[in-house]
Amino acid sequence: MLRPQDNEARETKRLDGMWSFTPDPDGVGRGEQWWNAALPGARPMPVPAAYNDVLVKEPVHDLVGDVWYQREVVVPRGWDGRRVVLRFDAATHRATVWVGDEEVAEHEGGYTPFEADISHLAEPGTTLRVTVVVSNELTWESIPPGVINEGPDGIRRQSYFQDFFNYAGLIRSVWLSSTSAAHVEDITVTTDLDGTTGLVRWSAVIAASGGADVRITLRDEAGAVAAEGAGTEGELRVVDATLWRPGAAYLYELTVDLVDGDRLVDRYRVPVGIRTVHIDRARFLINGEPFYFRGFGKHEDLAIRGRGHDDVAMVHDYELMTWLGANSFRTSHYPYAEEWLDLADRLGFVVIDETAAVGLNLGVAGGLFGDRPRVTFSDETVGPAAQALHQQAIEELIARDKNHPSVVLWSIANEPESHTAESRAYFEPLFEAARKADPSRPVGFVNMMLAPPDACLITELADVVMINRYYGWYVAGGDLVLAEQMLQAELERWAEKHDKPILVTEYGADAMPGLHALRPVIWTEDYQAELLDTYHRVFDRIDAVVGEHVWNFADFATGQSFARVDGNKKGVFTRDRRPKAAAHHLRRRWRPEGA
Ligand code: GCB
Repeated sequence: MLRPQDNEARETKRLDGMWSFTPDPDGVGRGEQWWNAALPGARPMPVPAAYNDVLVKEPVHDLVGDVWYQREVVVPRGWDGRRVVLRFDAATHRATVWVGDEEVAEHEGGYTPFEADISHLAEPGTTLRVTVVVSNELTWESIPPGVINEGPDGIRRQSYFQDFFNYAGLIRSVWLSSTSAAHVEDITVTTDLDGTTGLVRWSAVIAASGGADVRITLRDEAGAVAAEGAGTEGELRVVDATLWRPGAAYLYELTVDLVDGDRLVDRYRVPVGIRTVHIDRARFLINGEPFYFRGFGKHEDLAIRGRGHDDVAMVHDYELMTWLGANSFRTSHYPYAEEWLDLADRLGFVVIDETAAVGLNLGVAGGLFGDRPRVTFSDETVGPAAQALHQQAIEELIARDKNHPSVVLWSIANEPESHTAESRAYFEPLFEAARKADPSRPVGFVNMMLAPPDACLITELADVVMINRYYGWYVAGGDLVLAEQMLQAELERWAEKHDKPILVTEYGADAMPGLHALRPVIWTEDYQAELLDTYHRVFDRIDAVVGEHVWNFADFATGQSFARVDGNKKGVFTRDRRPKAAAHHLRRRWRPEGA
């Protein structure tokens, strides 16, 4: 599935802006077929946005269940005889879509796109009513998982095992787009190097081609033709290619044309960064050179919009990361809006791309959140249905992001249980599925502290070791001397046990902005900065450590808990992006020349 694109052969119409919105806490809308008419009691709701923090009077913040969106769409008059597609960049976590009274799409998984061919309904010049019901429920059969309990008051309450608020709704753009009936349906581009010659392999899927031919043109940044080809698959050779490098991005542009004689039937353009990614024992190589990850685990999280995508905030986050000297980030804990990857490609940021499989670990829930420990992987908890959906989430992530040069590593889960035979059985087929979907990139998962090197049964399936560690916080809180020893001992053990690159994908401490102390006191800005310094000393002593991603870039919203003060405060920036002391510390380490 390709994203909508405006070019000489395609047109798009973005359906962002004001939609009608009706919460449906009692779940009556489906029975009453609300798609058949204007939504009852509707009020305005902007798209894209998570709806949770937008309204004030309505109890939507903690609603569990359905909300309804609706708007009218005029089909452009020029779209006669065209294939018309309705696409949602994301509906969190599942949605059903109607055009008029016809159901056209259904999708499960809150962070990957889906679309419907609505050509048969899209008479040019007419007005269509588009209705979407979005459910935010998390259960044992969803990714991420959750549990819904009905209290004695009859109110259903959602609990989950992830440390970020369950924002929901139409959090990304919605599109109407047109192509010809014969069209480019998919393109896969991979790149390699033969000396200084760049190899660009393409494979295109053409729908209803009607005998049209495929022509391929690769242009450099100046617009000059660098190579040409033909057919649905092949390899282009780019002599003396300019490589895509971290911090020095260079993007060629691959144009796939579907032509009938001289007539252009369809066209699709893909930015191409020529680069390689390899793992050589404990080194992570980009273009054959060792790469060291400096950056963050982030969240898509903003005041009022929640997880709703916002270009302004995104560009500002990239500015702040650049100011700090960061070169990479992880899309913790779900696939981000594709705009994030477009910009990473252009700016030369390196991305670890993660699925929404977070919270598959009831040991954490038991240990950290006061709940009773249970078995994570079983028919009653995370079972075959979740596993099938998890596989779908991996495949949809890779299908969406496979052509982004910035993406160098797939993270198929964050902190799942990984020390039991059941967890091993659950993950083996998922690693296989990821490798089958993309043989060109390494695959990993993020290990948590309950499964240290001698207990974890899954790391051996992965190409890299990714670990989140909180010595000096959840363990040895307030004692950075002990934290330093424990971290050093554990990292040494990982390095002995696996000859693989080690990425510390999370480390950090909560800090209340403005709180200071001379002694090492947790929750102060000083302690947060000192903890980072402590970790950095250890990282610099262990060769196998190839990356440091601080948790977190900015403070973010979570569910309510005695362990959280108006959300998670491990940001080196506040939620409104003001630097804490730690930001300046990081800048001195990551960008000594600019500090
Ligand atoms: C973790 C999780 C992350 C949490 C973080 C914390 O290990 O991966 O989602 O927010 O710890 O602050 O506890």
